[in-house]
Amino acid sequence: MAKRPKTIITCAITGAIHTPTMSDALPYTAQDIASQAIAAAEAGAAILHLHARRPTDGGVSINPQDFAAFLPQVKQATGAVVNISTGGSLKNTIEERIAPALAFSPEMCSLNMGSMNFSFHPLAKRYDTWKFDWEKDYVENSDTYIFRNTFRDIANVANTLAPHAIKFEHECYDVGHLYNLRFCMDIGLFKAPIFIQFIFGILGGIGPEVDNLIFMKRTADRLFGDDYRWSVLGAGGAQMGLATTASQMGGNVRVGLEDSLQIARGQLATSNAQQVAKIRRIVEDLGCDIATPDEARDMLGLKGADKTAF
Ligand code: KMH
Ligand code: ZN
Repeated sequence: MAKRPKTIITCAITGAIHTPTMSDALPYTAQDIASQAIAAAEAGAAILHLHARRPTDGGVSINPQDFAAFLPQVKQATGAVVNISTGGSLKNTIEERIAPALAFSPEMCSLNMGSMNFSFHPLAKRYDTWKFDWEKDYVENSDTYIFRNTFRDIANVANTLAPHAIKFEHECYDVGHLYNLRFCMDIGLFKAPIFIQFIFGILGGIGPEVDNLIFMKRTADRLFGDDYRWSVLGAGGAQMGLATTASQMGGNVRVGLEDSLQIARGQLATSNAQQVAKIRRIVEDLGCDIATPDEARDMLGLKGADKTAF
């Protein structure tokens, strides 16, 4: 039997979907983001996908200063690849969203491959009381939000960040996003090997069924051949199941509290590291090895941690 490729575990530490009300484990101070990121790397995450939050009230922040409060500590304590989000919050422009990546020139950053509905308003019904003033409105009104990632926006990100040689985590929430990505490659915006994050289960994107994973993978094979590496993110309760399936198909996996607050059905995770440890155990029990950060750098063709600006 052919040797199986190693599995890269990405951990997404905190994000824009969930709020501090929803789980005490979700980090929002710089210190908590740093210590959870470090623990996730120690548990086996080769890549850390990082957002920042306002330390005062946990709101999503695209202020580079809020990233500066944890990036050096994470770099010093781990060899993990740092991947900075360009997703921002519901209200940011694309220029605001890329400011942190521009300021810190990480090895990787996210790049969302199409405009779409991106809603988590059904979550609002589950909570009566909220820790911070902004949370209820933010979650409830996410049904009015268009997550804007036009072709012009994508080209702006690619061209603005091109001098930094940052590898993109191309976030594809539906099959059309794969075709958007192919078009962008054809006009020379991205070089192989590209790294695609197949995303399932966001309200506005493709659903979290295994059939859809196979369809996305088959479509990507046709569009990109050997020019791509791939990973799977299942939102909410789909996280561990789809990650397990992806790893068995030869793909890489993304876990983390950004995408799911759970460790098992109906049970909140206590930390990002707990989710990393769980998927690591599953991947290893099923006969695969996980990739170290340097192996991930090799597999994805990254520039190296010494070429970042933090
Ligand atoms: N939490 C993911 C579903 C980004 O950071 O650019 C969306 C995300 C977007 O990761
Ligand atoms: Zn993110």
